[in-house]
Amino acid sequence: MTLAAALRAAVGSEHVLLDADLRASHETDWTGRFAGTSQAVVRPASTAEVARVLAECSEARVPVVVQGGNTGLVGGSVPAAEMSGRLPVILLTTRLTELSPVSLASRQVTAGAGVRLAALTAHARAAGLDFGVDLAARDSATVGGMVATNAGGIRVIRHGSMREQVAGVEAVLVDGRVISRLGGLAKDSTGYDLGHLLAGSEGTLAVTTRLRLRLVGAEPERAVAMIAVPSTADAVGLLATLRTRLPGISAAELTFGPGLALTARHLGIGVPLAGTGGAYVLVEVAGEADPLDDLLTALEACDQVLDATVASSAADRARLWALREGHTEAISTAGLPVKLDVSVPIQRLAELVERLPDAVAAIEPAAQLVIFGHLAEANLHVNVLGATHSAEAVTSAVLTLVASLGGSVSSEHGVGRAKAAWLGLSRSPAEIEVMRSIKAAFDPFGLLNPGVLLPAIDLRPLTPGSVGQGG
Ligand code: 2HG
Ligand code: ZN
Repeated sequence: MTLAAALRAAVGSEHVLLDADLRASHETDWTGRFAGTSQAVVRPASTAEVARVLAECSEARVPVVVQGGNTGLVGGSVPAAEMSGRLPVILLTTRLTELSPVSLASRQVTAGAGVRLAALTAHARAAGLDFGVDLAARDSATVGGMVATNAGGIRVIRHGSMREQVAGVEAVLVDGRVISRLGGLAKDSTGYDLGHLLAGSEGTLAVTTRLRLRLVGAEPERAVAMIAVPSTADAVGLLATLRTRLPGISAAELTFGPGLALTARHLGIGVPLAGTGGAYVLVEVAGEADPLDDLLTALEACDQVLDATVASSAADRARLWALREGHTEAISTAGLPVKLDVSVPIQRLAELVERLPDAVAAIEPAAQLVIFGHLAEANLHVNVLGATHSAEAVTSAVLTLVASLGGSVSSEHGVGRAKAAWLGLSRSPAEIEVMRSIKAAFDPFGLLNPGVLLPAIDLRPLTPGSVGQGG
């Protein structure tokens, strides 16, 4: 039996997409910068079907690229342009959409890997709780993809990143064996935490099929303000004061004049506080009761405030958030960016912001630099427009600067294909060696997302002639 026939037997013919037209949207990433070819897109609907797909691909020694909502920004969910002659199968998790009832006693829920973030959040809220992670791609991003990249987003200041929400996982190993810890144990000290290891593994170790996720208490009342401050250093100082005065602070986002102007133009709305600041901080406070007065009192105590606009209605809040969350779309509309997601120790953030323009201009003097990010984690999104021809040199310049400041080359988007070659700037040779050993233990033939996260080297030679012999 050919691999295609075996895959059809596993998931049903209508869920094995062989036509180039049907495969196309799964072969290019959201940014349009990363694309490759696959031999098929397969859409399993259950853990058992995922297990059969992986067993067949394993047997045929065919690589598997795992894809959720395909909202990733580092090329990790699409095939590489060059797969060393081994056309992969793309395994889509979007039909794994089961959601268990919320357990109020444990404050947990079990979600299929293909559940969209917005659906999970709505489900938690309907039960009187909430989900602790939120991000702009909420309508498309799947929880499986978010765990795979250890996604962060806008609420990390309050509830941590995706890894912190994981109370257990079910995953299928490359040969089709299933590992499952979905029992919801609130405490478990029995050795290596494989669920947490899978968080941030970017589909290179196993295919996550279900997740046991922690939920948080609902805080439906919100107050939002955008504050102009003289500089990035003042933004950091402002946050320090706000955090001591506002235990309910639920977001602190950093933007700058050029990004705000670009986004406002894209949205067709006015720029708030136009031109008054060297940096702008969007602060949100959440609570069971309206936290607006607390926010106003706290702002009075901050001597960094040049000017501020405080939302007085839900529409105002949405407008301020749109100015922050609309950055990605506005940038993509302006051109194809080189996108780098980095973090530094917060005391080095101002220095990073100050030195970035020169670092980029040294490579591409006419490039347009748009930066913004998540202030509390000193996580900066560096977008460079007009640099696609020198993408590699710009990437090197920015990531080398970040590393020299003690930072990370990937803060919340993952390493993907975009930054695999630069992993050594953030991880020591010994760490990378151990990561390769872990990869080999899970995936001895290097079939799962090859070229993602770890720089590509074949872990073991493939058996010649095995492609297409599965089943
Ligand atoms: C955000 O914070 C996302 O909005 C996207 O992480 C960042 O587009 C980007 O560079
Ligand atoms: Zn972000």
